[in-house]
Amino acid sequence: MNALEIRKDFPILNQLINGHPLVYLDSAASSQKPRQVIEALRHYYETNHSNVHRGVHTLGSRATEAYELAREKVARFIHAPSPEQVIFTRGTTESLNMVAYGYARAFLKPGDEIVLTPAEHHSNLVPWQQAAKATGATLKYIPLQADGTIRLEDVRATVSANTKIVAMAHVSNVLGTIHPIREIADVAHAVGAIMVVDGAQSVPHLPVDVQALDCDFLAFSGHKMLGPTGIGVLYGKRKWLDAMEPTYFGGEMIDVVELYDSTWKDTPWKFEGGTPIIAGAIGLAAAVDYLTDIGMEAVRDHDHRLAEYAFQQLKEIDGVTIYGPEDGRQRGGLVTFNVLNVHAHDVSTVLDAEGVAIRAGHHCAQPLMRILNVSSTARASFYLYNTESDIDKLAAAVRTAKEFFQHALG
Ligand code: C6P
Repeated sequence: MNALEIRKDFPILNQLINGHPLVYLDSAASSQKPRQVIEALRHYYETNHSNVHRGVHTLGSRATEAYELAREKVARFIHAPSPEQVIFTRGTTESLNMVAYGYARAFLKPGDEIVLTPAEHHSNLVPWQQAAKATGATLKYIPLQADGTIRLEDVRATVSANTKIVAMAHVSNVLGTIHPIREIADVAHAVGAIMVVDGAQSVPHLPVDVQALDCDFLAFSGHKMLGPTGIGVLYGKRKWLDAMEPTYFGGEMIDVVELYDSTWKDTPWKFEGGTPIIAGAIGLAAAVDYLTDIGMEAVRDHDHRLAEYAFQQLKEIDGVTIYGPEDGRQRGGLVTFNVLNVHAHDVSTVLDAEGVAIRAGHHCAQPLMRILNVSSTARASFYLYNTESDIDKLAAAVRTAKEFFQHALG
């Protein structure tokens, strides 16, 4: 994988920010888009746009074909047994809410348990809190180790005969921790619970095979994997999708509508009420093609290498604390850190003045911030267009920030 060649496909990277070449290290928040994705959207709107599954005219057929082909490509990408198990949504947040509504609220009862980790993104936490309140189920948390990893023995000790759902990020958006989903799914299944995986940070960066993971649901977002914003995916095992009620009711998802009752289309179309996100799905398919051409093993190895390099570079700076696992094999393509006595927003502001874009804040994981005993952290996240030179610039800018504030504080 040649990151320097790949960069040429990303026009946005070729610009100066505050007089410096842009160093984009915020792909965990949202990735940039290659020409191929931008071109797929342009081509679709210029030649094939129409509504899908409705008109019998040529454009309607072309749009429908392209939309359903996108479903097939996404299914192949995550090794889903069939395209019908891929539902297009607006993103990870909507996908997880659909499971919390369609599965948890429908099937849980008082005394049932939902097992999570305290490191979850709010999108994989608040929907479960709401489902628990609505059904009388309770939430239980698997304890985190100091480095953000979890131990399988703690998973076994937390999951009980009352557990109905285990929900967890495959890769933490704050600590980068890669969780052993297959082993955890086995623990869940042994008590008859389902395994819900938040794949927002894994599907863009690792080879993900839903059959090998044996997860019951997988949620992810197109915009973090080179695709457009506004498109995401919910994968589910067929038996659950067929058993679930739709979340949205209206046009497109119905079979027969009478005055007092209606029936639904089959999975997945019953979950896609209203005009679907046609262009988004087509853009996501182009992103999947792009990633498939490069190969997800190569993407994973590249991101891993950069994260290791960043870890080493930042560790050498006095006063920098890095959070998350030391062992590079347990860490995805990001590094989260703080600089002693400097607020993460101030670090980020100085970095931006040097052209380096990182994210600072609570990263939508407030309970985890409390465990780390901080209000916010700085996070640099990497993708296939980043190079070692980007990380050298990150480390130099962090040194500048540190010196600037040391000087300012006297
Ligand atoms: N994390 C980050 O900077 P949406 O917003 O629906 O596309 O994705 C939500 C989401 C869910 N789970 C995880 C693990 C995530 O990382 C995210 C998005 C971004 O970390 C924006 S807060």
